[in-house]
Amino acid sequence: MKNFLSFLILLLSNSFIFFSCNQSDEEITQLKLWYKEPANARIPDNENPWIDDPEWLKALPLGNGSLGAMVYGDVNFERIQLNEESMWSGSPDENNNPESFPAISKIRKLLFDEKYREASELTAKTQICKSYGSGNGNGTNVPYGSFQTLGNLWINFSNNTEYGNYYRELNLNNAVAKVSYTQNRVNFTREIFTSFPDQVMVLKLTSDKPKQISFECKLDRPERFSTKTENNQLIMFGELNDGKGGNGLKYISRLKIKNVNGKINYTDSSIVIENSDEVILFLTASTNYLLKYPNYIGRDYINISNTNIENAFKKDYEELYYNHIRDYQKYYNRVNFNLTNNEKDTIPTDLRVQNFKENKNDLKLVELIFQYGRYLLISSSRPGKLPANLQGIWTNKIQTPWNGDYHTNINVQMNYWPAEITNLSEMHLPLFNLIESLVIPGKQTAKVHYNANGWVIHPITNVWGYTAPGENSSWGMHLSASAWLCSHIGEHYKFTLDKNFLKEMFPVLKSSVEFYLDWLVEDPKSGKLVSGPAGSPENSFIAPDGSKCQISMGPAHDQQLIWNLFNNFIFTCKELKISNEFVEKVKISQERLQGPKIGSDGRLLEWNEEFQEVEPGHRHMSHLIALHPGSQISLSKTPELAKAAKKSLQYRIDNGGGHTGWSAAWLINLYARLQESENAKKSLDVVLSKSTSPNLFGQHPPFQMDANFGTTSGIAEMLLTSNDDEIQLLPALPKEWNNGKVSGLCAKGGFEVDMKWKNGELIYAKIISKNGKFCKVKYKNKVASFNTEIGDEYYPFND
Ligand code: FUC
Repeated sequence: MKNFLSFLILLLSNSFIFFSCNQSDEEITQLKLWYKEPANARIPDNENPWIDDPEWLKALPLGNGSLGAMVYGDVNFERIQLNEESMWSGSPDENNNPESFPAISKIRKLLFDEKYREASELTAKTQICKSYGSGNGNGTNVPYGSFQTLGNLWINFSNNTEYGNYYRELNLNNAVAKVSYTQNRVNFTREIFTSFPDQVMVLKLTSDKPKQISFECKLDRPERFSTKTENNQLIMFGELNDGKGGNGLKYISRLKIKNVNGKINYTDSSIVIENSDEVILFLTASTNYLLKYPNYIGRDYINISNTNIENAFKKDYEELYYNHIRDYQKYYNRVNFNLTNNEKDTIPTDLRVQNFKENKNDLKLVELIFQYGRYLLISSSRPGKLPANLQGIWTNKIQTPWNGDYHTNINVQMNYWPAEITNLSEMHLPLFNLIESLVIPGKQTAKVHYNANGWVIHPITNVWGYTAPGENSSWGMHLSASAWLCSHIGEHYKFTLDKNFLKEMFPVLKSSVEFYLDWLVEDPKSGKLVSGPAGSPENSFIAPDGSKCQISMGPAHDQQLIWNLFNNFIFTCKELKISNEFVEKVKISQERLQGPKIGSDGRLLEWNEEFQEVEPGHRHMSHLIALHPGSQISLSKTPELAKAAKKSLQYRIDNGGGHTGWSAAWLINLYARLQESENAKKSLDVVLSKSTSPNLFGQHPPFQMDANFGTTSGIAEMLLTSNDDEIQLLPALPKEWNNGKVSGLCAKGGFEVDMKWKNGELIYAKIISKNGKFCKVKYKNKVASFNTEIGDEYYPFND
């Protein structure tokens, strides 16, 4: 009775949540990934880090920001592949190279004398990290480390009889996965979710006849694990490799089971259930990792994992279920996007992906991929936790591709592009914790490598405070990574207008500015300030003597990011009412920066000289960063530069650009800013037809989650941009999306926007002002400008 009452109360309170949101349950597009086949759990994982297991790419991801699960839904032998966000091998290391600084002025002189080959050679020798760096992307056994799988929960039903009626789904509206099938005339179901409020994974197994559920379950991982049972918990524990020949991080995972009317037995390596009516599995995990320089160890992982599992075990299933849904929907329900008038989904998701390769026309898949990016961000990046890495929080390997780290020359930034515009601002916060943790080690790197003040990082970082350049200067001399990370401070503030956040991050921003003020030098030819020696992320040029080089002075990418940093700093000082000599110095330096240049064929230059690219279709659109995600170039304020950016973009694509998932996803965003709806749509088609797995995970290949996040951001940018001190409605609506509606998208200045369109024309726009700021909004050639009051709604183009 007590259980029933609490269930009723929760049901009612949950309905209240539904109806108190700004849209009713009926209006919310119900979206699911669903399948008629399981993923096969019996096929062993491929050990090659650069090749994904096809079955893993069919499994369905769940996550509460730190605990991750991939649900196979295999009938007789279920596999739940497990993750915990801090499962990192490696350990803190000294990587700064004292040989760097003495060579800097010599390299600069060589570059100013146009001796690019000699400069690149000297850079390759001196401007690299000490020791192994990332281990060439295979860092598991060196101090850099790798993000690793936590292991597997196996549920062996010891049954090989036929089954039918198979169905498997991941419901994006409540973040619950379900499996159902019929075997021996019994209908079985499984329901699984990972809860943020209760910090636990819960799996409920039911059947419609009594005493039908029997299985043995185990926990394992590919290496470094032991198991035991203690206090009715099956426990897996171990220590990871510190990369220096010893043990590093410690981890633990706990499993506990409730069963109704059956028998339960414990061995040292398994829990056995016999003839139960209903079974609920609870799983928790933790490590002793703490994001805190310099040791990064100190979380009380034993007690945390124990308290979480025992607390969850005491609660009714319904209570846990509704706690989870309430928490998840608080974020997810903020945005609704509908192109199909809630058309019923009759095509399994894997088939949709397959069909798209041929017909390139599936509006339901567009809705799905858009909301899936939001789902994945809510599931992999929660306040107080680590940010989403190259694979979010999901890997099935010990050596994850590129170590599953934080790449800072596009990838981790792209992960957060959808955060503000799709109304998930809180999910952005873990990135700022990571940024703050890099300031002290980054200051040491700035001192040792460049004798400069402030902090700097290069194209990669991990959970151990890695800030040195990479082990190879061709890609490792990316010094504007910290400027790029700091651009997120400006973005978060411009959407939220949260002054406390800005105050907290001000020292980080200022210290970054200090670095670049020291780093920039005067170009003797032009008198402008340029950054260097530096690369343009991973691209090479042909020097006048015919050699292939990467290193130059003042590549456009660096110049644009430093401009953006200075711009944000000046803006921040205005907001915080700070005026002093330092601010004036930054203003003067910003004016003296070498700005974007247009080449003889009308393209925006990637380097400060008009070099020929070695790879004209390179996947990095580094010199277009001023167009997106930056704001230095725009159609309305700098039309000539926007035209040049468009030409560069076309040239990249004509030569094969956009060939990785994230690269194609970036194209959607860039074309949205250029208001080129059909090209934006074509880029989205490339993502969906070439870089999307059956479980909708993005593909580099291998799997990389940035493509998912970049795609969600791109779709949002096609519907709304707010980059130019004005909101643009439907800037890049393709003709294929003729009718539709969206609600809850966010715009800079603290606005929330709802829109409806019919036959390609806007028919309804509502703007909610969250901060009472002045609002300027455009639709095609109509403009509306008005003052606003906090909390009020405005209907600019409704005649
Ligand atoms: C960047 C890209 C690669 C890859 C790696 C993880 O360096 O150039 O394509 O995505 O990150």
